[in-house]
Amino acid sequence: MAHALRIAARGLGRTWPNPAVGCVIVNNGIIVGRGWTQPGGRPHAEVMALRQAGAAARGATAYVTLEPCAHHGKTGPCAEALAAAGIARVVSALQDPDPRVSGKGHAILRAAGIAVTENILQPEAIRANAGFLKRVTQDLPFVTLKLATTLDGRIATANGESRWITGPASRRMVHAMRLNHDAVLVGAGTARADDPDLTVRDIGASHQPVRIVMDSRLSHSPDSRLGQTAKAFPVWMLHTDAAPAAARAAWAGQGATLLEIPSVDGQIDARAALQTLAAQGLTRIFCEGGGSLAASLIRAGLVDDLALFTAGALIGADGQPSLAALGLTALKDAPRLTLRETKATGPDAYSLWSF
Ligand code: AOF
Ligand code: ZN
Repeated sequence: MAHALRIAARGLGRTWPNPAVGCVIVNNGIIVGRGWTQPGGRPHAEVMALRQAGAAARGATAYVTLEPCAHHGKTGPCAEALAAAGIARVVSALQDPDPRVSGKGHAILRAAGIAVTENILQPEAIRANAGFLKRVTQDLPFVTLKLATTLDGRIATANGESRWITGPASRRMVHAMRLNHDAVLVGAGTARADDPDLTVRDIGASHQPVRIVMDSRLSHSPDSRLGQTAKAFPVWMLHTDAAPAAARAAWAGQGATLLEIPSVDGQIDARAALQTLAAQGLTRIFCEGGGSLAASLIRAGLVDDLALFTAGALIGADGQPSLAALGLTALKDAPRLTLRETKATGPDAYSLWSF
């Protein structure tokens, strides 16, 4: 199952709206088939593993990181395919909350005389499927917030100089993290200040995440890098009814997808925005700031993980903080995060925290 979880991760960022599932088929102690969910969400992991196993699937054990599906999509249910191939035992990590499956997959297997063991490495599977689970059960995507700061939490000097706070090793890791998320999200301020293109470069990427800007008035220039590359790789612009018709037309002309979101106090309603993204099928969002968008997502309780890159530098109180105001008055109200992982990335420190 640990191996199935590992190969499942290969699909992360490119199987949405589906989960990234892994399947390992073992016959007499030998791995005869391995599969993971393919780009776009089909074929499913079990189908890929069964294809590889062929006749060796008969009498074998299949390890799957999510309950095999029970519904008819473009092909028949994976639970039926496993039974038809003569699989003797299925070990599954997690029941699928998708109402089309939810317990029915395991039931099909048992009815076919297959021995089923459930909930093996379940906590790891919950983590691996976190984006899909959150979309299906809460109609929201899993959100990772990335911050790259100095030791004292600054992201720029007083005059806004901010390039290269962290080093190349951290930047490469950020690019790898973009790839295992479905989409990269920034606010309009960051888009204007940095003119980023938000693509994944220099690490042999075979796909690109959706690039999303939260820009209530569509103030970011359609001639920006994002605008100029929108026909090559997807760009989604989230805006409110305050966006002028000319800006809408210009962005649409560049090939961007426009999504109008309800506003609160003239700003995009962050929760409504993320609900819209989940409704479009996105399961994992990588938010790269800026500080106002990050703070608004935290205030609304919408961030799941914080990926922090810390450079061994100091800027001080005249520098720009990584987060806008959280509106806290008492320390007891400060969000408390749990440390999951720490490591060195070149001269910088990387740490991953969960809300
Ligand atoms: C599996 N193995 O690799 C995946 C599964 O839209 P469809 O027809 O492809 O079905 C998507 C649903 O199938 C998805 O919501 C989830 O319940 C299940 N995904 N199931 O057995 C897989 N990706
Ligand atoms: Zn399936």
